[in-house]
Amino acid sequence: MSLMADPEIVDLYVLRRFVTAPAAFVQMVVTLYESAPPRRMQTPGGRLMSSEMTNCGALGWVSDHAGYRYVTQDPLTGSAWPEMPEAFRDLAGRAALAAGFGIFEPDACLINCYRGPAQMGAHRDADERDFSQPIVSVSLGAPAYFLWYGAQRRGSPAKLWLESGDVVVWGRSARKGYHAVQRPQGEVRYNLTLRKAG
Ligand code: MD3
Ligand code: FE
Repeated sequence: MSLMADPEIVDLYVLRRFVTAPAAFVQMVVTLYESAPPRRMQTPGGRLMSSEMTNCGALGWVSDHAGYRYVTQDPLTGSAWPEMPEAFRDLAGRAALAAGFGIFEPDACLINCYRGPAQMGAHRDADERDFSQPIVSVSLGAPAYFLWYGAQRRGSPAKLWLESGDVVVWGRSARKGYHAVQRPQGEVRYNLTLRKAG
């Protein structure tokens, strides 16, 4: 297990190449897209997000004019989100344990797809019920820089290069940290964000 090199950054763990077969994970994402297609969501302010999103698991994160929230049904299809693949749940559980967060049973997996110039601006994840739960993030496909701002959105962020198969686990003091993702350095990057949302 590797801890982020900067001693100021605690409770953020980088597990490099933790996914042994990332191509198989990409294949699972592509299969999930058949029942829950990727789509660009609208921010509450009316702007289109640049990454394409979908979800699997009991709860899915959505954004539209009404705000950010978790819902049990895909607004695009009217159906429940597809079941979370066992391999995703298993990986998230093992990553959280390896990072020292104990038993983690995610009920939500947001799947982000970044193509070309797609990126994600600085924000924090604040739509979950229980902030004592960690978050597990799985990077797949093209590499990208992840930016870590910490408690405040300003200042110069720490830069973390994430490659396919790298897993990051956040919790405790890092749980409400501001973060951002730069455009992929290549064709397409996928990210799984596994959360206990409900
Ligand atoms: C730090 N996605 O969907 S998870 C997101 O590459 C998001 O798609 C990133 O940020 C991506 O919200 C990777 C990074 C992440 C997620 C939750 C966090 C970082 C976090 C919660 C607290 C602190
Ligand atoms: Fe986030």
